[in-house]
Amino acid sequence: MFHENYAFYSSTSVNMQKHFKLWANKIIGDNNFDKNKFVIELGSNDGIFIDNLREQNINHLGIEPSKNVADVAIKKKNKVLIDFFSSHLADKIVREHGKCDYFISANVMCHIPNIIDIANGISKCLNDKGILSFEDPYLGDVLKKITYDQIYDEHVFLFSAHSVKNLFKKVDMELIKLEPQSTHGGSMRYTLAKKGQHTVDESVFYYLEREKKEGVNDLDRMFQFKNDVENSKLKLKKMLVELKGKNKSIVGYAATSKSTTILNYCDIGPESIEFICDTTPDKIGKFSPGKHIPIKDMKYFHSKKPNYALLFAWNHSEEIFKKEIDYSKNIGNWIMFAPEAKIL
Ligand code: JHZ
Ligand code: SAH
Repeated sequence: MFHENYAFYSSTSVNMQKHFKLWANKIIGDNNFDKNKFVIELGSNDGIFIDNLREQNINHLGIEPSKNVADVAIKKKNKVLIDFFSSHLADKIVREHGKCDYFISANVMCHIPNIIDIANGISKCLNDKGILSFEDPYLGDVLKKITYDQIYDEHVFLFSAHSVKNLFKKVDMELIKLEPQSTHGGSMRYTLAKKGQHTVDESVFYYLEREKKEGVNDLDRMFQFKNDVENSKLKLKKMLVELKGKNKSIVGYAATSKSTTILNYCDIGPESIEFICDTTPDKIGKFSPGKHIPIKDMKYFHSKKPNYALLFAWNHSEEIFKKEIDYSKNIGNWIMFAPEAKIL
């Protein structure tokens, strides 16, 4: 899955670039930053986060197994180790670079099946006062917003505060702060440290309690989610059938990983969605997994002037609506599918 032809380049989204800059500045600013401090980032992709450290001469190391995206980061003079992180690799990193002060990761932990080995590796890399801070799509948001498209092959886990707490307890680490994020449609930033080394922020108690109240860890809540997802699917299918019945042209906007779940689970193929447009050169000329809908570039989308665009990158709606103002005003309509199908 993660190799020299990995098709996701983090820096495609301008808003995500801003998000990572803010995060880096928060770490650097909050702590009167000593430039000799060492920051490791897991899954650094094309350098969207470590760019900010390199620009300020901060000692960093990205760990990124997908060579094509890692090469983009290396070309910008970021320090990157092209490999899969593991507890075994952690020994090598500590031998060669020493222990780190910060271990950062975004949208990566949820991709790694052998997660206890990863937690162990992180614990080995951190010095005694070291901080782990990572963010991933949050189960609480997925349940509430019925964004079931977060469940796809690359995403092995969908974390909650409870699951993260229990996981890291196994390596003697504890949650010290929880901060919800709007990225990827609702994420949580989990900050952890070795047990007893830092004060536990009250956000930890707040979100753990809220998860209990909202049933985030209850089986009954999962069955309700199942029903919500099934209803959401029926509404989307009905809408597409009605629009096709009126001879409307419908396309997909952004060939996201998430769209694979929508298309296959809802059984939507080229008979409804003529093509999907996307900005990633590596994806153009290929087909969507399973349903084989052609992927086209943005020029093609603008030349075809479709009546409806089903927004698969709904999490980037703000920046997409900004650049597609002409489409929205003069050409067509957007279809959103979560929590249920609706035409904007
Ligand atoms: P986006 C990927 O998921 C894969 P995806 C991965 N598994 C993950 O967890 C998250 O990212 C972090 C296109 N696009 O960010 C480019 C446009 O066409 O929602 C990409 O193909 N126009 C690691 O794929 C895709 O969307 C635009 O204006 O669900 C990225 O979609 C923008 C902003 C994106 O992630
Ligand atoms: N942090 C970036 C990239 C997320 S994409 C962002 O938020 O946009 C997920 C990345 O994790 C991919 O680049 C993939 O190659 C990397 N990855 C997958 N398994 C990994 C592992 N075991 N160790 C380190 N990186 C890994």
